[in-house]
Amino acid sequence: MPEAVSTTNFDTDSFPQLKNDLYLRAARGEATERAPVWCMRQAGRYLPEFRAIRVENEFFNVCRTPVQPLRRYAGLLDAAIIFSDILVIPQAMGMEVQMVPGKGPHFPSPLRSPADMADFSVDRSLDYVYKAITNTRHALQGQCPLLGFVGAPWTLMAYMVEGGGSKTFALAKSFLLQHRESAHELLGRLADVAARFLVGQVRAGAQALQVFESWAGELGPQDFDEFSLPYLEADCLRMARTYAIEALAAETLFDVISLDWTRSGGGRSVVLQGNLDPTVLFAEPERCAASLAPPATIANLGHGMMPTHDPNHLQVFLEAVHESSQALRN
Ligand code: 1CP
Repeated sequence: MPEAVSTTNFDTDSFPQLKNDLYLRAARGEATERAPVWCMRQAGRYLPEFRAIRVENEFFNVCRTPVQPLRRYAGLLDAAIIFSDILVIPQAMGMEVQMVPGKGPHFPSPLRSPADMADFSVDRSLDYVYKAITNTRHALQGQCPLLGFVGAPWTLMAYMVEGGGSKTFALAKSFLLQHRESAHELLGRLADVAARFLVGQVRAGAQALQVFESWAGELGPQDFDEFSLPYLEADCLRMARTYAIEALAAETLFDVISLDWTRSGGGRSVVLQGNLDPTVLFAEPERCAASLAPPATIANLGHGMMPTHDPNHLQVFLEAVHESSQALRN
């Protein structure tokens, strides 16, 4: 079986020196002079420059030739995330994935029964993601760290079974209940590919990693403990063992937890990221700035930027985080 992790040699020896390590310090739990800020889907559809590229290019081709939102918000973003999608893994395992404009991901042949798992393997290389990471890390010139990411096994499985987004996750949850053993086999295989993919991203130059378990909240506590948590831990542990990333090997497996706005992160010993309702960006700029306090340690939205967001409001949000952290210091 071809490896998901490449041994190809990219130019990973001579990366520019990092000039802004605020995000990395905050993620490690160190005190920082202000809250670092970045935004999920900061490269997405709310940006006219992104939409212009999308008109001419298929989504996964854009992933093969990444663009940068950092130019527009120069000096305001403390982290860059690689332009890709969590669904590159099912794609690499041989499933067809289309990004339908205005609709989102679509799998023409979803995985509806254990029999559909038969022809699964990693048959397509993820080298293009590694190349994109190496090139982007060079192009960033050390402005801020570059984050790699991966979809967590349960979230990936949910898309593969549902065939796209869902409101109820009835098909994916039925699969868990009706084909419990096969579900565990599938989740295990996804965890395996995801862990190797994370290792490859670090080798290629990713300076921190985010694991997106976007649909964790769809599982009750028992199902979460059975179908999500063990595979999150598996990814993390295998990653730490294979690559000896000190931070990930520490007793709390993840250094940072990213939450949406419906949960409270209070009382946790881990660093909190996000937690801000993205609809605040629809408010008038002054209101939007006022709804910021108190920001999580790492300021971010609790969900991705929306296509209808005004790029200027994001500018105000980013400036407000810089200013409010400044005010806290004075
Ligand atoms: O700036 C960035 O963040 C760009 C990179 C990025 C990331 C980190 C994209 C580009 N997607 C993601 C992660 C991602 N993709 C997640 C995890 C984060 C989250 O919970 O939001 C998820 C669940 C997806 C799946 C996905 N891909 C959706 C959601 C569908 C649903 O269930 O509602 C959508 C709409 C996409 C397509 C997509 N991915 C990224 C962009 C910019 C887009 C827009 C589509 C387009 O241009 O056609």
